[in-house]
This record gives sequence, structure tokens and C-alpha cells, in this order.
Amino acid sequence: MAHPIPKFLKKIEERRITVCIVGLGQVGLPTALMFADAGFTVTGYDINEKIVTILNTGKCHFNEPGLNSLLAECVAKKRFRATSDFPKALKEADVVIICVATPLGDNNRPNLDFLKNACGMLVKNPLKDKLIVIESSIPPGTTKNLVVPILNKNRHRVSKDFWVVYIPERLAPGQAIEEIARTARIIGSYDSVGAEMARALYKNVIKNEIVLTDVNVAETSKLVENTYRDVNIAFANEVAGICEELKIDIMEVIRVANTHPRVHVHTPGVGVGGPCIPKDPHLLISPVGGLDAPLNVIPRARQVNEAMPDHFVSLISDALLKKKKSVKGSTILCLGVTYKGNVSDQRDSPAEKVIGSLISQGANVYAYDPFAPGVFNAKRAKSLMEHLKSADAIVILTDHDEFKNADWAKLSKQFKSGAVFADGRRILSPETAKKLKINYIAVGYGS
Ligand code: SAJ
Repeated sequence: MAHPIPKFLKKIEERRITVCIVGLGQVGLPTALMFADAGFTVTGYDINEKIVTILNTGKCHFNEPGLNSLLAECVAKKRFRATSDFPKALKEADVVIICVATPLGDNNRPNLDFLKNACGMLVKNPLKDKLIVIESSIPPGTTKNLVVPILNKNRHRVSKDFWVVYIPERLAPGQAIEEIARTARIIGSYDSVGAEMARALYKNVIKNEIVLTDVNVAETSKLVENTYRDVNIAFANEVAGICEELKIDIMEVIRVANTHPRVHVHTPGVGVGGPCIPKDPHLLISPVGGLDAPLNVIPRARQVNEAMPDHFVSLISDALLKKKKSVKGSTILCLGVTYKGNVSDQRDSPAEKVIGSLISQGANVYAYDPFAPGVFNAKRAKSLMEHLKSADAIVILTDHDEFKNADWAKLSKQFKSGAVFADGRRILSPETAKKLKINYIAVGYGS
């Protein structure tokens, strides 16, 4: 049998490779368009027919800088189209890249149903000569112990007739396009042929290093990257509590500490949200096949970060009390509800807990967010200015540029006398707040 690599390499060179992306969310769609932009023919499959229809009109169903114009261009050039007809998309594809969600289920256990369903669709169709890439974040051991056994029920066999490889996505929503091109990528090799095919394909999109390693190592390293971040944010949040008690500003402590060449203290805040960081530590400690290793730091860091929304609400409540006010009956304007600045994603956003807690304590809560589709249970403010004058507390929950770049010298003149400015994302320095005579509180700042 002729070796598959030379034929595959030739098809890459002649741009005769067709790529099918399974799952057109925050990872799948940018990935699809980067391969289309590199000259490949890309079909995007999504189970949600509404998303398929919107995308084929050249419009994105979520906010991501630069994606709308790239999508319109790729649709116009017929380099990308979306479909909900999986068998047809698969039949035409040389490469299938699975970018489905791997959320948490009950008790923070990994829910791999979307991945299993994608593999279940694949296995019902001929897979000869295809390269199957998984980009979703998955517990260690998933490729070997869950994906391959499902795909091997196909009439074709893994590593003989078709190939499987794990390439964890590394894009940060909000800067997806540059991150796909700029960030080094890891290829988790299940067999050497698949790994070589994947490297040859991805180097047309990735302008940085492509690191080859074992598939289990790749699955684990992806989760370690995000767990490292979660633990370090928890460390910053714990130090924030110490600084509040010491009546010093953690941001000054971080500025000074980070001058050490081997210190990189992260930023404390109202909490840790998004589809990845809150979830990946749970995937890491739930490998397929179970885990006996002792766990302390990783679960505890999750608890520290999950406690931050309530801690922030207590800071707001204390500040209102100092003005002889209580949360009950106060008008509170929350600025930002998405999980981080300049994105429209609200998944696991700390804002949901803060808004819910303030409302349950009887506050009259408005929320303004320029990106978010909704504002949880708050009443939607049409702009930063609406309800600013009547607010007893102005609460920063997301570091959108609009809030970071706002003219607070001018805006603060419209604050109600004694209004609390609660900075959950450290967008304003205490020095500036003092100069502007703003009644300023913040995570990690003991006023
Ligand atoms: N946050 C802090 N303090 C910090 C940094 C972040 O409180 O110092 C908060 C943010 O406000 C946000 C949450 O943590 O609520 C997550 O923010 P993030 O900046 O980690 O953003 P993500 O989740 O969009 O992206 C992460 C990135 N992972 C790492 O930086 C190691 C990205 O590179 C990954 O590709 C992405 O997860 C993913 O998809 O896995």
C-alpha cells in the first residue's frame, strides 16, 4: 500500500485538501476561517441550523474582532461554507477537526457527550485516508481510551486506514485570529503518520513553533496551562484579602513583586469566568480511568476563585453601610457582565453571581454591557450614563475598554454624593480615585 504521507503533502501543496470543522463556536469558527484564509476549502458543520444559516450569510453569531470581515471574505471566495449535513461534509473532507464543547456535568464531572456524539457520527461513515484532529480540551487519556475505541468500530482502522491526532486549541477569545497564527501549538501524536500529516497541515496556519509530543502529554499539558492560570489567580485573590486587611493596595504589591525576574503575580478580581479556566482544572483531575493522586492546591484554588463574587458583594455592602446605606433599597449600576473585557461571552461570568446576590439582598440593579446579549437578572441600562446619577454604587464587573478608557474625571462629577465606586477589575487606580474624590473600594485595596 502506498505510504499516505507523500499524497497528503502533495494535496496540501496544491491546496486540494478539504477541511471539515465540527463545531462552529469560539474555537471552531476562527479555526475554520484561518484554514480557509490559508487557501484550503473548509466546510463547517454545526448541529445548530440557525448558526449555519447566519454564517452562510457572512455574519458571525458571536463577537470576535476581525472575524466578521474574514468570514464574509471566505464565504464570498467560496473558501468556507457552513452546513448541518454532516455525512456530506465528511465525505468530501480529507481532514476533520473536532472543536466541540467539553463542559462540566453534575459534581463538576467532565461531560464528553458532544465529543462522543461527534465520534459517533464519524464512525458511521467511511474514514479511509482521513486525518481526524481533536482540538477540544479533554481529560487526560481521552484520545486513547475513549475516542480511538469508538472510531475503531469503523470498517476502517485507526493508524492503518485513517489517523487521529490531538492538537489543543490555544486561542484566547477576543484575540482569536492573532493568537491562532502567533501562538506555538502542541501536536499530541497517537501515531507518527498522523502527527506528520498534522504538522504539515498546521504549519500553513501557525506562524510559530509546532511542538510534537505524546498524545497523553498533550491532553495533560493543555489542562495544566489553564490550571496554572487558575491557581495563580487564586494566589492573587488570596493575597488581595491580606492587603485589604493590611490596608495596602495589592496592585502596588504586585507591581513591586513582579520586578523580580522569576515572579509573575496575576491580577486579583471579582472572580474567574469563561468556558475554559473554571472548567479545565476539573478536567485535569478527572482523567479517563480515574485518579488516586492526592489533590489539595487545584481544588482549593477553584474554591478561592469561586468565593470572590460573594467577597466583592461584602465589600460593596460594607462601603454602603459606612454611608449609612444598605444594599436593600440601593440603586446599583453594574458595568460589564461578560466574563472578561471586550468579549460577548457570559459563560461562568462572576457578574451573574454578583448581580444575583445584590438582587436577592433587595438592591435595584441595573447593568450596562456593550458586548453582552443579556444582563442576567439585572435591568438593562442602554449606556454607561443611564442611571449613573441615581446610583448609590457603580460596580465594575468587566474590564471592557469602554470602562477603562472612560473619562472618570468628568463622569464622577455626576455621581450621587457619597456614591460607592466598586472596582472589581482594578480599572482605576486608588490614587486617581482619591484625586477625583471618588468613594473608591476595590478587590485587594484596603481603603
Ligand atoms: N482573570 C483574573 N486575573 C488574571 C487573569 C484573568 O481574574 O490575572 C480572569 C478573567 O477576568 C476571566 C478569567 O480569569 O474572568 C479567564 O480569563 P483568561 O484571560 O484566562 O481568558 P480565557 O479563559 O479567555 O483564555 C484562557 C487562556 N489560557 C491561558 O492564558 C493559559 C487562553 O490562552 C486559552 O486558549 C483559553 O483559556 C482556552 O480556550 O483554553
